[in-house]
Amino acid sequence: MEYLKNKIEVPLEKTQEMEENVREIIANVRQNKGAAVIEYNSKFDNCNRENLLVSRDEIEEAYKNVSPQLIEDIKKSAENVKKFAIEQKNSMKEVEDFEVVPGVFLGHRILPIKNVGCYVPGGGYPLYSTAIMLIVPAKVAGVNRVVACSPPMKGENKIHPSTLVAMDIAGVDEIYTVGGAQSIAALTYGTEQIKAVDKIVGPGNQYVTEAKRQCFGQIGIDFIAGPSEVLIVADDIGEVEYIAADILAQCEHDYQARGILITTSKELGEKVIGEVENQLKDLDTKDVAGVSWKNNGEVIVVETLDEAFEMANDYAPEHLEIHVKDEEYALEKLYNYGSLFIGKNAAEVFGDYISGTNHTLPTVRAARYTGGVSVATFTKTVTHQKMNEEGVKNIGEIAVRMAEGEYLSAHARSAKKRI
Ligand code: HSO
Ligand code: ZN
Repeated sequence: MEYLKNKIEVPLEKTQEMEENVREIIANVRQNKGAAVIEYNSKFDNCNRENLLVSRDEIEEAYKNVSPQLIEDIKKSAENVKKFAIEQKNSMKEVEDFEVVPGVFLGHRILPIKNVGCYVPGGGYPLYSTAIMLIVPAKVAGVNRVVACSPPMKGENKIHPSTLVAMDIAGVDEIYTVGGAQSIAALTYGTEQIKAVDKIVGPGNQYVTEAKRQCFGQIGIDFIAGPSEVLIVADDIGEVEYIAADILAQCEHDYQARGILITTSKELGEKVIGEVENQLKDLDTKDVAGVSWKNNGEVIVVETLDEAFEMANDYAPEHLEIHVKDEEYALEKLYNYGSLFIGKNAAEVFGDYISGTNHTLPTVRAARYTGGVSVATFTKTVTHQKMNEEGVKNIGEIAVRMAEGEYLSAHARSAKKRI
């Protein structure tokens, strides 16, 4: 194995202080409710709204500030995400009257969560596509009340118009102009204006993420989102220009974003490094993409594709692209990734916006234990059982003996009464 380009170890910022700040924000919102939220909104985002709920008039106004073409595109994106979410929902099977032993009948139902909060980031770029990715599957799952929160634009009292339009097209029920840890605290504990939810989903900055971590338990969350990553595995058929472009598409997200290439071809690796520098030259976002490429980018040459796949599984990247001859073999070997992009045409950006899979995905190795947001994120599988006298005959004595073994006499009695 040879590193053609190494990641530079940038020391992690001290997080203890951030953790404490977030704890204080949550405690303050929990105690002082709306007043605290409004105060933080003003302090952090320069926003002086008293009423955080976005009115229908404001949404209509937003439509006037978004081009008809973009409105059409957002609708197409929402349509594809919806179609796939419906297909996924239809693949989720309920179980009814499964007779585990004679007379004992088991089942499970898949029920939507009642109230969900969707956090749509807005600090750096107006990521309206994320509104589609969170709200559409929640609605397909059957969530009653889908609430969206997003920070106001700097120096203004409102959310970016494209984000409002995307939220509306996606089918949101309520929108609040609030971001940061204070929005997570408000969604968790409720305020006079914002009724608490049962689960919060969506990516955000480190304050939002830390707030979700601290509120978990009181509410459910999707996962802890870290910096975005793409890992590309290529053999010698890899297209240099495509690979370089896809790395930069990832790097421009933020300074911590990460693009990695693992290849069996040293020649390809060298060319990609050159091409990234080349494409950086006229990139509008080079100030961000250049830094994250420099600090976090990696190009690794390996002997065999098996080695590449093993490394990919170990990285468990958010996005995994494979540019290799034998795609079927790759599929057999790969098991840790948030979303997989197969072949040179399947660029990650298509998944980011329009193909229909979800772009809210596990990062920093969380793909070892979870997939991304999907219709399943907004449901829960709950079980039930029913039994007749024959059933009691078949399992009753066993329950009594097991209860006695645990010295739980009331359990044993409860079972005995049925026998
Ligand atoms: N690649 C991001 C999602 C995104 N890209 C939003 C553009 N807009 C994280 O999966
Ligand atoms: Zn992206």
